[in-house]
Amino acid sequence: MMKLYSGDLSPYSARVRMQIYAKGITDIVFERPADFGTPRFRERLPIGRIPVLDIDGDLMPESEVISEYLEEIYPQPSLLGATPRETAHIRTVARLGDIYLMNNMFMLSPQTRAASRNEGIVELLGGQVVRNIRALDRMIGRDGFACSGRLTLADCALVPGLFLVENVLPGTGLDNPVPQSPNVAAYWSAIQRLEPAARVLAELHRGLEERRELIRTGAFDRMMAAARAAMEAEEQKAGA
Ligand SMILES: N[C@@H](CCC(=O)N[C@@H](CS)C(=O)NCC(=O)O)C(=O)O
Repeated sequence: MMKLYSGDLSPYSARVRMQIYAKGITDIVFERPADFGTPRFRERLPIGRIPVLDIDGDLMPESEVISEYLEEIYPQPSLLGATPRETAHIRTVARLGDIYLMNNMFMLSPQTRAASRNEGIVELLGGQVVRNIRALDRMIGRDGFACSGRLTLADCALVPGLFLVENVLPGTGLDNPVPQSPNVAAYWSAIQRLEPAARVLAELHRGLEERRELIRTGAFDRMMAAARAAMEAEEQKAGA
């Protein structure tokens, strides 16, 4: 049986989970790897990130690669287009969710808890998020779906991206730009009513609450410091 190494708050994992829910796939189990964040995890997976699809020990990283692989091995129902051009558009909008929203938000998120916020980082990455929400406003479907009038891989990438914009961006001192973009705002309120989206959003919210509690008690900083120390020790050993 295949396993998806995943975590509630991981937006990239959420993107793949939403695809799995939308396709009705029931033979992939979700697991948070016990060694995530440790040198052992990086030994097995040099990129060191989740999600990872474990196919009987054959490890496949990168959410977009996993999503495309799942489309190939579970072609129905298709979350791609009916024509090559439609598929290309779906992939373009999915990239907005991944590279232009999630990636900037992921790099920005430590600024929400920094003892002293780096305004240069917030301006650079937050500025990109605001600019790309405006771009998305011109490209997004007007019928409650990102593309093609039905659920596609573009929705799977946008839902976790917009979750971060709404729930994490304000913690950096910037306003959520979605209400200023009427087409994105209408899409965002419609898509959340769809079961696969509602399900990953509930998981993302649960993950965010857990993370906030760990931050509040100081446990998160202790975990991060321990992970950093273990990684540095490993690097020194490798360099010795
Ligand atoms: N490009 C990767 C990004 C994955 C990613 O950044 N995952 C985060 C969790 S959402 C992670 O594992 N971070 C651990 C780290 O940065 O060390 C993908 O699409 O899968």
